[in-house]
Amino acid sequence: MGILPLQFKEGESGQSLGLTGSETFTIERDAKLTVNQTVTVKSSTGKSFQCMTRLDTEPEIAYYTNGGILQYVLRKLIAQTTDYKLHYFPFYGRAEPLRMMLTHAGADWDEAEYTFDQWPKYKESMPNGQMPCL
Ligand SMILES: N[C@@H](CCC(=O)N[C@@H](CS)C(=O)NCC(=O)O)C(=O)O
Repeated sequence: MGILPLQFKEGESGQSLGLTGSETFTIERDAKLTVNQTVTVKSSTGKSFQCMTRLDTEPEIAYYTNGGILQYVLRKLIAQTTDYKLHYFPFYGRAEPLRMMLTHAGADWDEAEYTFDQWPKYKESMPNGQMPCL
């Protein structure tokens, strides 16, 4: 999940509720998120109050439940393609963030590894003559 934006009820504020900013909060909400839902917030100091979620549109709910817009877009892209082959050398290097993203997004992917000895033979066939290449 991403960050859930909340707005105090009309006429309420952190000051009127006696919040200092050093509390931790527990948010109680329905399992299904809807636009501008009312949630109950309980502070570690024993206060309880209601807020409205500022997920103002259905797409914002989708971004939130996917853990942010980046993950949402990545998952959409991945869903359109069934499998990926990541071409790279057998080490972390520039390919590691791609490995992480593909794995995090639940993509169906595997890897083609090239040793430095093999590389000259394949270089011409890679876009820009370099890797990583998806
Ligand atoms: N601008 C490229 C650079 C890619 C790059 O420098 N790749 C290196 C490996 S990390 C490479 O392919 N070296 C072999 C070569 O250039 O022939 C990127 O950021 O992805």
